[in-house]
Order: sequence, then C-alpha cells, then structure tokens
Amino acid sequence: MRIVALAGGIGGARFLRGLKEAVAPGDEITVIGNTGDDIHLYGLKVCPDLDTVMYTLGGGIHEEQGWGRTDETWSIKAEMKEYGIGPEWFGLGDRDFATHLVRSQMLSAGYALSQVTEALCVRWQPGVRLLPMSDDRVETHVRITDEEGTRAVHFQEYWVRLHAAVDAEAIIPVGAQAAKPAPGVLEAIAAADVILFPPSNPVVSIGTILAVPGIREAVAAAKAPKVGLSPIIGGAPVRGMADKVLAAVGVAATADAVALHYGAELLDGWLVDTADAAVTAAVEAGGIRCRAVPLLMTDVAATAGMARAALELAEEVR
Ligand code: GDP
Ligand code: FO1
Ligand code: CA
Repeated sequence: MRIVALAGGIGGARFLRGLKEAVAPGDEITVIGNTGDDIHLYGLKVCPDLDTVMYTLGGGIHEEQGWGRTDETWSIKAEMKEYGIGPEWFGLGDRDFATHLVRSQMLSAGYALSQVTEALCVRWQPGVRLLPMSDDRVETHVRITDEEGTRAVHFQEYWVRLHAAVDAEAIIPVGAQAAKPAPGVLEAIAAADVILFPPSNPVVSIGTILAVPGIREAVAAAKAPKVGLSPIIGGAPVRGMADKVLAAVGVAATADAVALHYGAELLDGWLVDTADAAVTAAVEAGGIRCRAVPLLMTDVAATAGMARAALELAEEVR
C-alpha cells in the first residue's frame, strides 16, 4: 500500500513514528513536508519541519523538546553572542548546525532542496520517503499589531520570539503562489492508496503545503480515501499556537471546525478525540465520516493505535 501524509513538524513527526509501527511490511510511506517555517540565518538555510521529521524518524531528535538534536551543545551560539550577532531568540545547536551546513553547501552547489533532503536522509534513514512540498522558497509571515505598529514578521519570530502572545491578523505564505510542487509530490498524491492528514497545524503546516498551486487540487482529485486526525482536543491545541493561526483565518479552535475548514473536498474521514465525541455529528453533516478515538500521542504504541484507526476509517470510506 502506498500511503501519502502531509506533515508539519512535531505533531506530524510523532504521528509518523506511530504510522510506521502500524503499517504492514512492504507498505510505502511518502511524506510531503512543510517548508513554510524555513528560515535563513547566518547564510544558512534551516528547515525546521523537515528536520523534525528526519530526526524524529531517524532517532536523532531531542525527545522532550520535540525539535533539534539530542545531546545538543551550544558553543556556536555562545560564540555568536560574543560577536554580538543574533538573533539570540533562535537557538541553533552545534550538532543541528552541521545539518544546515550540509544543506546550504549542497544548495549553493546547485542541488534542489528535494535532492538535498534525500541526501540528508541517507544518514538518518527515516524509513519514509521525505519530500519537501516545494524546491522553491516559501516563507510564512504573520501580520501582527503591537506597540511597534502593524507589520509582518517571520513565522519563527511570531512563535519563538513573541510566543504567539499577540493575535495573528493574517497568515501569508510568501512565495507560495509562485512555487511549484517538488518533483514527485503530485505523482505520489495521484498514485496514493491512502492520503493522511496527521494532527499537524491546519494553517501554518498543512495549510501552507496546500497553498502550493497544484497540491490542493491533486489531493482533491486523488482517488485514494483521505483521512485526517484532529490536532485540536477539547477546544484547544495539544501544544503550539494553532488556536491563534486558526483565528487569523476565521476558523474556531474546535475539532469539528478544523474538519469543516478542510472540507469534504479534501477529507473523506476525520478522527476526533473521545473528549470531542459530541462533535462527530456536525462533521458528518459536512459530508465527512467521523469517529471518536483517543488522540493523545502519549507514546509510540498509543500513536500507532491512532494510525490504525485512521487506516481503518480509510478502508471504511474507500
Ligand atoms: P509543528 O510544525 O512543530 O508545529 O508541528 P505540526 O504542525 O506537525 O503539529 C502541530 C500540532 O500538533 C499542534 O496543533 C498540536 O495541537 C498537535 N499535537 C501535538 N501533540 C498532539 C497529540 O498528542 N495529539 C493530537 N491530536 N495533536 C497533537
Ligand atoms: N523552537 C523554539 O521554541 N525555540 C528555538 O530556539 C527553536 C530553534 C529551532 C532550531 C531548529 C529547528 O529545526 C527548530 C527550532 N525550533 C525552536 C522549533 C521551531 O521553531 C518550531 O517548533 C517549528 O518551526 C514550528 O513548526
Ligand atoms: Ca511547523
């Protein structure tokens, strides 16, 4: 079976670790990763969501933090600080730096991001085919208003420096309109037997992937059943700022509102947490088959159970 999943960072990566446990030998998983969180620092290209998927599935992730490398050290950051070179609010560890050096060196030599990602995965062996959504530069910006006025900031500045404490007024995936899906993305979607929407951020992770012209259309047109899992439980994100960015696109932070935001064009099935069993009728009224199952990724076994439930729902709606 060929499974395609659209994924952001931590939520996507943890789900994929469970999915790998749930699939049968011989099943192939293709991951289409969000690159809208990417940021250029010190002349290097940093791809947080691709790296989070790669490190998590490859055994190199800092488990508690959910991003960055395990057993990280911070000498470069301290040295940069001595030079007075920021941003101080964004932490690139020494081990993580090596990834960005390899990536940036290959990009400068003319390789596409999809080729670079494949090369990095030779080391990490994530057990999935990891494709960036696009080889073209896309950067999510967030419009905010605070004491410095109204302006757009990079998504990382909104989340890491400002802790999403101010309201997001608009989410702008800069460059998405002109971006092309990376090689293999549309082909994987068309050839998929199942398409999964992990419990990733619906706006700044999956929404950004779908904003690359051609990807939303390919998912809508795909013959495969499409099943998603809610990142919202009991009216709040499990972690992160999904409530803030959902508000910016006029969507309530509820499990049913997120399903209806994707819509029946993109989803045949939707899983909500058992705490949200009351909203299944509202989702089904929107033409999306809905089941309530435990959706907390407390460990790999629980997450594999979620993945199995998603694959079962896909069979049910096929
Ligand atoms: P990011 O790029 O690191 O923000 O990660 P993703 O976009 O892939 O996933 C972020 C989303 O994962 C957030 O909206 C969280 O609510 C969701 N999430 C995190 N842990 C869990 C969990 O255990 N269960 C569910 N259902 N969602 C989760
Ligand atoms: N998140 C933080 O909260 N603080 C950081 O300093 C930080 C650095 C960082 C470096 C590399 C990387 O791959 C991820 C990093 N993250 C950091 C996580 C990242 O900002 C976000 O969690 C994701 O982009 C959200 O999707
Ligand atoms: Ca992300």
